[in-house]
Amino acid sequence: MGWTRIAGFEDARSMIVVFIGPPGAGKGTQSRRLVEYLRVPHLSTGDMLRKAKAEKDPVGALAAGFMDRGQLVPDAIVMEVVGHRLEHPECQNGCLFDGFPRTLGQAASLDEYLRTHNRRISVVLELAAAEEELIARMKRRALTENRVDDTPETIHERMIVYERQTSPLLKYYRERGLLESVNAMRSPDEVFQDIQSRIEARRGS
Ligand code: B4P
Repeated sequence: MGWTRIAGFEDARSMIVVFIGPPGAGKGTQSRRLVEYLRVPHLSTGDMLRKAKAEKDPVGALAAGFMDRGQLVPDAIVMEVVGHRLEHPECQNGCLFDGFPRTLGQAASLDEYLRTHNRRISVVLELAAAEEELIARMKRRALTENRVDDTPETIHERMIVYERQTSPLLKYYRERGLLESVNAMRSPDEVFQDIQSRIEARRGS
């Protein structure tokens, strides 16, 4: 498979964007807006894994226990799910990764995949928020969305998992000049405006 690309030309549709943030930071909320704006496919590993689980397919059955306990699904399973989706023609001109990569292993696998397809990440957006705010948001979400991983114990576990396994990615991408840290403790509209201006600045540079 090859990405269709004209050398030196990177328009909105060819952007590859990564969203990183602790649980409840608003990755899903902001991703849904940004894919409309950029007109690229939305690759949420959380959504893909929840779908696989609901459809009771073998990958979903393997992932379910980890998700319900608030732990990360093993890299091999996640890469299998993401790999399938990346091979799809709709992803050939860019995409938005929501909640992926979440470990240094996943980041290395993604880099390798993009390198062999002559592509690179355009920008990594960190959504940063204080823990009390995140817990309050997920408790509110528990009332409306009925997610099994939004119980107080699981929320606590997911926060620990983020600190240990995902936050090292911030340094990894900062060192590569790709990281933009966005204050997510504002209204969804304000957060999105900030994201848009950072995307435009990157595109213009
Ligand atoms: P995800 O689906 O990625 O879930 P999340 O981190 O909890 O949520 P997100 O940050 O998207 O929050 P949202 O916008 O909904 O992951 C779920 C699980 O799947 C993981 O725990 C793991 O087990 C597994 N998984 C997924 N990807 C994986 C990977 N790569 N590797 C291994 N395992 C993986 O926002 C939360 C709430 O806040 C919403 O109710 C929203 O309305 C509200 N909100 C959002 N922005 C707001 C704002 N600005 N102000 C006020 N409220 C706001």
